Amino acid sequence: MLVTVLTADGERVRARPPRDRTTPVIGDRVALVEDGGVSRVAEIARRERVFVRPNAQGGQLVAAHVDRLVIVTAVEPGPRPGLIDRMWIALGDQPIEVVLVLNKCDLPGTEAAAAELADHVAAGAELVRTSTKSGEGIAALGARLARGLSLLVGHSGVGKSSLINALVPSAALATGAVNALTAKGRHTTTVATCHALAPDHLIVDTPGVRAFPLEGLALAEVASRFPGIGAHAARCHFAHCLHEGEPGCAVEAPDSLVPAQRLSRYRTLISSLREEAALARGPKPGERRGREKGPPPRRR
Ligand SMILES: Nc1nc2c(ncn2[C@@H]2O[C@H](COP(=O)(O)OP(=O)(O)OP(=O)(O)O)[C@@H](O)[C@H]2O)c(=O)[nH]1
Ligand SMILES: [Mg+2]
Ligand SMILES: [Zn+2]
Repeated sequence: MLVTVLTADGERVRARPPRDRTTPVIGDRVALVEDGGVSRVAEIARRERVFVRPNAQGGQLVAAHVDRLVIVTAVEPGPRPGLIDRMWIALGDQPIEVVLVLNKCDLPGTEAAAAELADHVAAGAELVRTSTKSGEGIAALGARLARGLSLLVGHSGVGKSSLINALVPSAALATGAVNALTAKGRHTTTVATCHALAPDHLIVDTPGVRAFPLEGLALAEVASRFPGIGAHAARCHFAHCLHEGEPGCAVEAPDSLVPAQRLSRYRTLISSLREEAALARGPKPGERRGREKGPPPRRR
């Protein structure tokens, strides 16, 4: 399988993957060599600022050298703040900025949807309101993404591919109607694609996510990375405080600056992660699963 390499002068070169069979990913910085008349990737620079989409196999590397995670939400299907938290946490402490987009602002319900995002704005994300139908905010978004590599992520059907088509007309990406019954997208995009406006102006489309597990991440890490909580946790008495009633917890203190709604989202996430981890571990020895579901055993 050949890969497309964008050279510093903006030329596109088709090249063979490296001999060691490492698969280059979007955003990789590579060195090319000529090998029997064809180009080949000789070397991939150390990957920094990566975005990994978690899965049961330990995660899929989506892109490297990511400057900006653009979390796209929409008025319909509406924002899910819990998903935003998970994606934000997945960035860890890498220097990747988070930009929130609220798309489909031509639809009724825009203010209610924007209110769902208010806490993430308070926690430091910039919000850009857009509509690919009316053109609102498209120029502002284009200006915001004018440098570096921007990775668009979000639920299926929020309009990631439509936004890229509006920003990069040559992209001509397929888009798909949202299911009228379930109000969910149809997972139209199936592979990540990179759209280059210049060598340092890359916009990446990705397939819509259904869920975003955070397997393998310690709860203490989740606590320290949670949007708008990590910074306040520095004042907790214990270094690995989970803000669950520990003595000297600054996040739960009466004078805490963490809004109640944010703390409640944090608690929901921690308990979901505990449940997900228990499910992944399977039943404990001696614990009979399957009995929980279905009718109780009949007495003879
Ligand atoms: N009303 C309205 N509809 C939009 C807007 N942007 C996109 N859509 C529609 O939303 C649907 C989904 O758009 P896509 O661009 O395919 O969404 P996506 O996020 O790429 O979806 P996946 O590839 O499945 O992850 C399409 O029917 C678009 O025409 C918008 O600003 N307003
Ligand atoms: Mg798409
Ligand atoms: Zn605490």
